[in-house]
Amino acid sequence: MDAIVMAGGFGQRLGMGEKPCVELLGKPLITYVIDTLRAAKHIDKVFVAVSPVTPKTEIMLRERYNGKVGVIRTFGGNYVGDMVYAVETSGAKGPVMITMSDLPLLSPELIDSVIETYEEHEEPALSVYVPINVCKKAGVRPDTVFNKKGKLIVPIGVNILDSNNINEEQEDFNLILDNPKLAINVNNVEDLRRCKELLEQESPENFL
Ligand SMILES: Nc1nc2c(ncn2[C@@H]2O[C@H](COP(=O)(O)OP(=O)(O)O)[C@@H](O)[C@H]2O)c(=O)[nH]1
Ligand SMILES: [Mg+2]
Repeated sequence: MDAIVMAGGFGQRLGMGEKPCVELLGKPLITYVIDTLRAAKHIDKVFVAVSPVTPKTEIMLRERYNGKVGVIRTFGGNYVGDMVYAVETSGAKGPVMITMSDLPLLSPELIDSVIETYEEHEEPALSVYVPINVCKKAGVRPDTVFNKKGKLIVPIGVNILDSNNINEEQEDFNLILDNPKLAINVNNVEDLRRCKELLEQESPENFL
């Protein structure tokens, strides 16, 4: 399936200019999730949904990926509206993965296993969550919390939707994963520092 990375937000909480371009260990933040998606077996094309508030991101992507990543200009200011517009403009057929620019800790294996889980279920959509205690352990304050049959869960920003019915509400399978790396998206300076630390721990040889 194709994937769309949402990258047209203000990044106000981080306050370092265009969030997708903020440097993390020498690479623009958004390139982590793009490179992860491109390395996943089950992902075909990758698109990025930029907006009028992320013009530098568009330029950086065109230079860095040379047309290998599709850039879609959304209107900005309306996450859901922009997401629907991006899905329609991408030309994606059937299921499409929607994710965020601020998830540098995702891995290709995780993306592939999410898609395999989606394929094992009947629901037209899938959303990935972590239990709230995983956020607490990781020291992260969640934006949004859902109560699923008494269990508090936090959406991580990885979803699959059926592009054929993108304007309609879709029943989604809730995939709850107990993985602290999924709890962190880069919203503020503290999140950025945490990601840097975790990435350095993962492969210290890269940062000597
Ligand atoms: N195209 C588009 N992307 C958005 C919009 N709002 C948020 N995003 C992107 O969605 C991701 C998650 O949003 P959030 O963390 O709230 O971003 P922030 O507002 O930039 O801090 C980020 O990669 C944003 O760039 C929007 O209205 N349009
Ligand atoms: Mg975020």
